[in-house]
Amino acid sequence: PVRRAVCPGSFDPITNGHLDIIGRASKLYDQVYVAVMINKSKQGLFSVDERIDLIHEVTAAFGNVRVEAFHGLLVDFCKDRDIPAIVKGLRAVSDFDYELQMAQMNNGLSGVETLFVPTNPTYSFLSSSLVKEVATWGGDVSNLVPEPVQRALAERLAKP
Ligand code: COD
Repeated sequence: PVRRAVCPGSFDPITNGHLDIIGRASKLYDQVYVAVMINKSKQGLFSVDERIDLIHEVTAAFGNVRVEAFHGLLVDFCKDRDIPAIVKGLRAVSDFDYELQMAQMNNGLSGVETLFVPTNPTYSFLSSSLVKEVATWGGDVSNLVPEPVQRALAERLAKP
């Protein structure tokens, strides 16, 4: 049987922290889905299509990663594709309360399991929103995001 898992998120944009978790999941599962969850109430810096293109580009080398957008509940994404496991990175105890709540809700809704992978300590402070803030003010993000993302940020945030 094919073992499938999903790494869900907003990925606005994908960071080295996300990429680390996706890469580790790709070693543990036959097929890893990256689900870009659409949140209509949150206007992103990048469109969903732009985020997907960037994720494609930086995960291609793993060989078993599929990228899809989804509007709705994560458990429905899983049900439609016969995915029994969600893989999440845990950065710090501050992530834990909310992640535990979501894991329990998702399990209660459909029986899907959540597996937590401890973040590589190099990336434990890293989030898409901090990356955007640092890049906005011209800070160096070259160690925080893959190269194509660095270029996309520079283009998007370039002052006219
Ligand atoms: N190191 C390791 N992992 C990281 C890092 C890092 N530095 N940064 C992020 N991650 C991992 C975490 O596991 C995180 O959860 C995931 O990547 C995604 O991160 P973000 O910031 O892109 O995404 P979020 O936090 O906005 O994602 C929240 C979801 C979209 C997953 C969640 O809101 C969801 O499932 N929504 C769908 C609707 C739904 O089903 N709601 C009910 C939930 S119970």
